Amino acid sequence: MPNPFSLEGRTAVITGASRGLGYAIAHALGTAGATVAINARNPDQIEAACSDLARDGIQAHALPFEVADGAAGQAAIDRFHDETGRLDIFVHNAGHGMRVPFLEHGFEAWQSTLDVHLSAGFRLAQAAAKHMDAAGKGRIIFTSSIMASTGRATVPAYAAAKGGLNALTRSMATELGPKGMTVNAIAPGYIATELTRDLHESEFNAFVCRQTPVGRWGEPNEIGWAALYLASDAAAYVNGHVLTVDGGMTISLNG
Ligand code: GCO
Repeated sequence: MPNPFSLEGRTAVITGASRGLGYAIAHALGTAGATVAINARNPDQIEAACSDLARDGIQAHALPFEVADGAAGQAAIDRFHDETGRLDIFVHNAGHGMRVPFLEHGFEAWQSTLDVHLSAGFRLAQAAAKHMDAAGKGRIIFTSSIMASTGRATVPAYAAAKGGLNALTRSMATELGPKGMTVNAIAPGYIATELTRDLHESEFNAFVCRQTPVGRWGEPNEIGWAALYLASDAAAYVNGHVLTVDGGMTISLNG
């Protein structure tokens, strides 16, 4: 029986992949054999990521564009598909954190957060899905968050955007399932990355370790491996699911 977790011969586009969760997702998919396209805004950061991936034997292409620029993103996805002849996996991971109390939260900040996390996800996944529709198969994965299903102060736009991604996941899974595609999301808990460094180095660290049954922060690779599962043949019957990877934090009151 072939290895159901192998991605040999397949291609993947990952947005926001020059560092953090996106890089870990790209590394996991590449380690399983996929050729990965690394999207980010900064070409230098992309090149560095591609070099690191190549050092680990992973075929990586640079795919620089601003995810909020839908036309540029669609053109980049089309170009990658045409260059490689296929597009098997699309992961929308790009996003930024912004912690501002609701009563002080500017509308521009609200809009840009939804543009990057949610609207870009819609537009880029649609561009990818058109190629997958022609092939009769594909995997679409969104990086969501536990913030979509738990209330926390100062992240109203981020939480709303991630909640929208979860709803979009279910809607797309319903329409695209009959076309040979699955659509799922990953909801990370507190993972040690640059985006959460300030929390990790504050008193918040003790809260996370206390509130999380496994007693620690997650590692980016633990999100990468969850994405590998959802992208693989092993998850062919998982569709419309939000896979929470949080060490048990959101199911526990033990804090
Ligand atoms: C925060 C954090 C969270 C985490 C992550 C959890 O301010 O609570 O930035 O948003 O980064 O999204 O899934």
